[in-house]
Formats: sequence, structure tokens, C-alpha cells
Amino acid sequence: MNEYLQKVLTQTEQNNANELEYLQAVNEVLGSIEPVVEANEDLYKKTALLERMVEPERIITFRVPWVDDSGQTQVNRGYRVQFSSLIGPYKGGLRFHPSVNQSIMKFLGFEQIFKNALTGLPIGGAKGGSNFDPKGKSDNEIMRFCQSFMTELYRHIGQDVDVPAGDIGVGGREIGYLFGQYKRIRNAYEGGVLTGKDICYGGSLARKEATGYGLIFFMREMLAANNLSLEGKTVIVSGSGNVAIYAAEKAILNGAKVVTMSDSNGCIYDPNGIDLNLVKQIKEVERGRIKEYQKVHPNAQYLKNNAGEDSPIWTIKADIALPCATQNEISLNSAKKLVENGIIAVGEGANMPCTSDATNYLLEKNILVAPSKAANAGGVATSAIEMSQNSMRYYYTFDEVEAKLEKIMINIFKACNNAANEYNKKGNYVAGANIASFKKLADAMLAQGIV
Ligand code: NDP
Ligand code: 2IT
Repeated sequence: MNEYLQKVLTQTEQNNANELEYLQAVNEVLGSIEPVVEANEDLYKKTALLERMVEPERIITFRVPWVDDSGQTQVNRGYRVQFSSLIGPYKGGLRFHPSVNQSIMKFLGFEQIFKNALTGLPIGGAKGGSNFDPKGKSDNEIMRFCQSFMTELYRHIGQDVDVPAGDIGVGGREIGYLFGQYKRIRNAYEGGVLTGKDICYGGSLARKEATGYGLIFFMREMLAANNLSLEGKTVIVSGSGNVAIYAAEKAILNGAKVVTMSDSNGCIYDPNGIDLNLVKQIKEVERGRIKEYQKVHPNAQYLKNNAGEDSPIWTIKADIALPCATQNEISLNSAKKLVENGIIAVGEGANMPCTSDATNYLLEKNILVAPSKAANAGGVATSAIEMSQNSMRYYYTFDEVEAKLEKIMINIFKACNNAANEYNKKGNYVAGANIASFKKLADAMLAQGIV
């Protein structure tokens, strides 16, 4: 590896020891950009360009005290990693999940910089959240938590400063409570401070569908470039949240058959094709568990997750896999199983769902991999369209937003494909996405001086 790149990698490892997810994300990007670095080595070295790229502009952590329904005070930790404001206000989701820690926040914030650059829209990169576990909490507990979280976060965000949105555990309900508290503290309606708002108070049509739909638009382009299509393909989808549901919906609209969905307890396998309306009822309305699917469709199989073992979902035979749950959900062993079963493409709806060795294995076996920072960028792109509608004090129709999203995803695929071809990595869209976004960010960094 190039000496300068190697030096920065080693330094990053030393400075962030124990932050495994963050180091995984940095390794993947830096591992892809060697030819660009070699061509600009002196300038990058002199301006410490890579060293600046891997150091967040700001990390905020804070205490979030709240009172549960029994009257007991609870304390969680809140985060906002404002990674880069190079090309726009900090932008990225909030995750509420017990696994949240600084490494996960930094990996997500780092990925977000590159993803947001690929959208072609003026948004920087950030991520935030809390180790709060929304599971089993009452609506009032969720509201009190969100209000306490915002009571600290409000001073760090703003529609031209930093614009949070949803992620795991944060959907329309949570964004509503967060927005209400922000508005109350600020005594101003600043619509563009959060995205993923409900339509009735400033949200964008098609934002809810955007990440999943965008993933399928990207898959359609990637498959077409390789003389393939979604028509008639069997698809396994993991997760049953926002991204999974709308990826499944659009895949079905494109003629594919989706046979699985999952949550952290296990997966359902319905060889006849998933009943998506039922999944929406269970997950979006009742906030229940995926196992309940079997009550209505007793012929569907339920495969339980076993602690410490790979999810059984990746052992099910299919043409296309869409991991839409969480990071590192596809291990090397699962990747081997997918290949053994004849998979042709993997579309990453979740952020960094494959371990590094899984990604490398899939690429070695010539499996088409749609990398998360490109393939799931439709969500944040539509968030930026929500911000622009808020600034204009105007609304687009569903079809108008979807058409813009489709165009953006087509352009992202082209950018990844062109960069892969230009740098002798034909068909490697992982490298293509990293190179295309890095070049844009490097140019912006050089243009703005040492900041
Ligand atoms: P949701 O909270 O709506 O759904 C998450 C789903 O994944 C649930 O089914 C959940 O199951 C499952 N899941 C979460 N954590 C784990 C885990 N540790 N192990 C197994 N299953 C798990 O989140 P989203 O759909 O919004 O997010 C899913 C992924 O997509 C994340 O990686 C997120 O970063 C990414 N993403 C989201 C975007 C968005 O716009 N929402 C945009 C781009 C990427 P359970 O209910 O049991 O926890
Ligand atoms: O990972 C992501 O891109 C998101 N969770 C969406 C972020 C956003 O600002 O819409």
C-alpha cells in the first residue's frame, strides 16, 4: 500500500483503538482510493488531507435523564458526531438502540459524508443517537425521552447548521416528539431542522419510502448494466423496519418475489411470497414482532436467531439478498452460504451490513455488490428534498419527489460505474462509490483551505 495511506491508517488505528466499526469503515474507504492518493500525494500530504478527513469536526456527548412510567429516573447517553460540513450543513440520522456507542456513531457519521457527497446535493455528514432502547417502552416514555434528548441537542443543531433525521429506532413518531420540543424551545417554526417529519406538519411525500425505493432503483441500474433484471428473481430481505418494508415493496413492483423478512429475534420464510400488507400492519401499526406473521400464514416458516450465531436468513436460497437491518449482519460464513446457493447480487439497504471479509469474498466471486453508501443514499437525498421544500414553503407531489429520487439514484449508479471503469475496477461498485465520493470531498477540502 502507498506509504502515506499506510501511515494515516496506522495513525487512525492508534488514535481510535477499540472503535472497531469506525476502523472498518475507514479501512474500506482508504483501501479503495490508492490510485487517487498516488496521483496527488504531495499535495494531500502537505495539507494533511487524509488526516483531516478521518477526524470528526466535532463530537458531542451528553446525559439524557428521563422518568419512566413507574416514576423511576433513567439515564442514557446521547451523541451527535458532526463529522464534516465541507459540502453543506451536517446531515444524518439519529439511532436509538442499546448497542449505540461512539464507534458506531463515528462509523455511521464517516459513511454519511461520502454517501451525502454521492447524492450531488449540498449536505455534509453527521450521525447521532442514544443507547436508549425503545423496545417495550410506552408512548409516553418515548415522548419524555425524546423531549429530554432534544433539550440538550437543540443548541447544537439548526436548519443551516445540522439537520438530524431517523435511523434505527427513530421513525415518524420520534421525529414528531423531537420537532415539537425543538419548536417549543426555539419559539420558532424552523421546518428544515429535522427531516422525516409527518406530512401534516412539514414532511415530504415519499420520504418514508425513499431509502427502500432508492435501493431498488440502484439495483435496477446495476443489474441492467450487467444485462440482468429484478423480474422473476427470488429476493431475501433482512429487517422489517422502514428500509426493509419499502425495499420489499419496490422489489415486488419490479416483478421480484420477496420470500423473507426478519427482526432481531428471527426471520419468516414464506416461499409463496411475503404478505407485505400484513408485515406493515404488524410492524408499522402494532409495533409487534415478525413471528406474529405465522398467526395469519401458518405455512410460513419461522427461523429463530441463536445468540452468537449467524442469522439463518442467509442460508435461504435466492437470487438477490437485500440486507436491510444493521451493520455486519453478513459474515464471511454467511457470504459463503449465499454464494453456494447461487446468489447473483447483494444490495446493501443497511449501513455496512457486510463484514470486510464478506465483501471481499463476494467481490472475488464476481457477485454484484451495491454498496450501502451509494445504494441506500435515497433516504438522505429525499431528506435534502424535504429541506428544500421547507425552505421554499412549498410541497411537491409524491410523483414529483419519486421522479427526483429516481434520477438521483440513476446518477449515483453512473458515478460509481464511471469511477470503477476509470480506475480499472470494472464491476466493483464498492471501489467506484468510494473513489467518486472521495474525489469530490478532496477537491472541496483543498478549495476551502486549512480548516
Ligand atoms: P428500523 O428501526 O425501522 O428497522 C430496523 C430493523 O432492523 C428492525 O427490523 C430491527 O429488528 C432490525 N435490527 C436492528 N438492529 C438489529 C440487530 N442488531 N440485529 C438484528 N436485527 C436488527 O430502522 P431502519 O429500517 O430505518 O434502518 C435499517 C438500516 O438501514 C440501518 O442500518 C440504518 O442505518 C440504515 N439506513 C436507514 C435509512 C433511513 O432512512 N431510515 C437510510 C439509510 C440507511 P428489531 O425490531 O428486532 O430491533
Ligand atoms: O443512514 C442514513 O442515510 C439515514 N439514516 C438517513 C439520514 C437522513 O438524514 O435522512
